[in-house]
Amino acid sequence: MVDMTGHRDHTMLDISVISAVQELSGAARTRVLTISSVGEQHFVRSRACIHAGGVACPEEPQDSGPGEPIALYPELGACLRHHEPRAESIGADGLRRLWLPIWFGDKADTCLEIVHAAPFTPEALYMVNGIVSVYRNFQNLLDYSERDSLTGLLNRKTFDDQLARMLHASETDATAPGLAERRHHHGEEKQWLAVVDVDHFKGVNDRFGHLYGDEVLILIANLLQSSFRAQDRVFRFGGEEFVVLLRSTDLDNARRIIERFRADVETHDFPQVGRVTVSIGFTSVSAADSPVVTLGHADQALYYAKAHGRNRVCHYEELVAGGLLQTVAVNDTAEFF
Ligand code: GH3
Ligand code: MG
Ligand code: MG
Repeated sequence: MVDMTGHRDHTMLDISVISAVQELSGAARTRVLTISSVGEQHFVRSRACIHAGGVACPEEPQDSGPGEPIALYPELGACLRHHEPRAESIGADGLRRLWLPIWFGDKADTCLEIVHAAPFTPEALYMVNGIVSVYRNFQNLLDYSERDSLTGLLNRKTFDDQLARMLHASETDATAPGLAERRHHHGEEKQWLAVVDVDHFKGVNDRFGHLYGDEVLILIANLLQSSFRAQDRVFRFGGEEFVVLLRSTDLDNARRIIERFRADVETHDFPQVGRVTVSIGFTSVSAADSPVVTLGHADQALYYAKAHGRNRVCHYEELVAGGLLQTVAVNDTAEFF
């Protein structure tokens, strides 16, 4: 228990929970699954795993898809549909699978999976249920400290850490099979950072009041979450400014995804307020640059977009190559003046 609750990090929490469950239940394998939905479809992806006698490890996605369709696990699918506390099945290998969704209200985006040879004793089930309750409460606390209360997006505090993780994961991607083939067909895959700022947002507050302003921010946050992929990360950096980290894609694709989001905002009918637009600056992310430098580049492209008509997407490297922006010598502590 002390180990589980001593962490300020979701991955470490996952690892200590499955280690505890594995140890206490003597399972063949324990995993933490992420349950995601794309439209009406649910998908399952393993994010941490431990085998009997092994060490718990985080699992990085091998592809950019949402994971396995839940139809492969009909008992789990039924359990989620009916909001049940657990589901069990016996696989073709004769092993039992116990699924324990972590419910927050009527939503579960995490599930424990315990693979076991023998049926669970009531004592083992009681203990595992206790761990699940502590896990749920602790996950809730971690979420609360990492998320913006208005929009539910990640807050700025988590940015450096998420950026470092994405760069680390991209190194894993670079050795994944099939990459050379993908490179042959497309441009080089990189990580991207985009800064999104609502245009003339002060005017929205002035004309309609703060409550409508807040509503616009919530709707834009929702559009951001539906426009970007599960492996991308969306932050509210404060006020009416958002930041997106896009994982492993080439320039054309990054531009297309960002441009599609801009167009989605432009065509969205905001209740009462009507039309709202956003300006966006984006840049490639390199492990050689500090987060501050990368953010500075995206900001420069954003200011360019603001100064050239707003409601547009500008790419830092392209502006620099075209002589439209100067590179500014920066260091980590001082930005531009
Ligand atoms: P620009 O196109 O140049 O970005 O113009 P702007 O009006 O969007 O930019 P400016 O920075 O002048 O104004 C941002 C406004 O955002 C000012 C502030 O009142 C408003 N704002 C910041 N945070 C919140 C919030 O949480 N809720 C609401 N309703 N308004 C906010
Ligand atoms: Mg603005
Ligand atoms: Mg702003």
